[in-house]
Amino acid sequence: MPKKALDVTQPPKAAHVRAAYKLARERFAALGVDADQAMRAALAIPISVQCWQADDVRGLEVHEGAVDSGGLQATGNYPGAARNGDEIRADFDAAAALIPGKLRFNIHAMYAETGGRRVDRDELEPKHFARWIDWSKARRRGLDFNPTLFAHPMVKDGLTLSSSDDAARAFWIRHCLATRRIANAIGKALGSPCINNIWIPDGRKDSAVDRMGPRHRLLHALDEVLDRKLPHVVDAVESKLFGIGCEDYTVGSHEFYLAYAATRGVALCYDLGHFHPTESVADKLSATLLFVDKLLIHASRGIRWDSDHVVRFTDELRAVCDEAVRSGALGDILWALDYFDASINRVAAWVIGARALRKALLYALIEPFEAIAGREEAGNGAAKLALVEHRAELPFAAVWDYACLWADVPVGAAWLRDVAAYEIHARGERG
Ligand code: RNT
Ligand code: ZN
Repeated sequence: MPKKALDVTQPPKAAHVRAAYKLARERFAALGVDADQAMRAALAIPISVQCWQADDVRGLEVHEGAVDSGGLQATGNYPGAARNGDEIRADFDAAAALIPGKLRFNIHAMYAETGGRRVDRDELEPKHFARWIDWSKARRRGLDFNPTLFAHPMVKDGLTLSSSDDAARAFWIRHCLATRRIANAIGKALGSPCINNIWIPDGRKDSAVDRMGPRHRLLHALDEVLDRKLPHVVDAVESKLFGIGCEDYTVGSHEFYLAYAATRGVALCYDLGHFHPTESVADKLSATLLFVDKLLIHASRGIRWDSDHVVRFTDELRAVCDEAVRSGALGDILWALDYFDASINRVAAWVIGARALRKALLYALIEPFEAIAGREEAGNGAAKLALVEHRAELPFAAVWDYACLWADVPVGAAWLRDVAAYEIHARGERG
């Protein structure tokens, strides 16, 4: 007899979720942690969600010819990728209903809506993003921005702001200046500062011999771009270890941007997929926050050569969130997601990653930190270790479930049903 298939998306009863939480809250209280407070704090942290998961980083531009992807390679051909701004927005509306807590949205300059007209990147204006602004305003969500320095014919020999081609470098400087003006208009319109993050793909595939020249040019180009502070913009710069096609040398390396951010007073972006696989980004938070004002975290998950897998509740992610909370640095850290997987349902990819980050933030906020740190301070290493281990046995799941209930989003895996229903609807429209 075939077994009846188990419906794993069946949500738990709300009364059970509440009862489990009541017991869990007592366990945490016994360790000096206020679960209610942790839950509220975790849900209040804005997470900026990347628009580019919706369409595999294709963008909405009108191109004249084929352009190189510029080191960002989305792989997979799962059906249903969004084909225009309206579809991206509809997809995110569907995803946002399944993610607990405060959200922002994060767009790139290549998502300009120009009414079918070709507007080059150095001529972009705030009006080309009016529809994004209106949508964000209606949903009371902040909107973040990025200049797009890839997938364009002015990327010369893999270089943009660091190019020795004066015309190309000037073009990208104009683009970056235009995008800062746009970010400022966004921040002003929405009454919430717009994070404008600069990432460039510049680098060389093999055995670069001139490593100083491009960095020198990048330094001066950035200084020109960031010369004037804008009141509604948080400027950030993002490093990378290597990219596809620039395995040997990345102009904007970690050391370059760490020093740049520290000396220029801009935010430093740590993309979790942009470091050596065994290098701990978590450990960098306290070290660098003593010298830079703000950090932007691009939550991502590297696997082998790829830095952009869907975020999960991994040791690495938890370690970063733990460090943010333990360092008392939540006020200095901005949280964003950065990945793109074209091989699975893209709405689900958003939901999985955003829920994972929110979960990791809650997990960090509900740590019995005082109790554990007290043992460390007293030199009792064994007790500290025992408590660190004990943390993993605490009924965290009951708190997370309750947080979802409280935030009015599906508990457990029940959100998969909503995504499946939306997929049928979207597929009807998109074919
Ligand atoms: C690329 C960087 C960058 C991009 C987005 C699209 O390696 O991580 O943040 O992913 O700007
Ligand atoms: Zn990134």
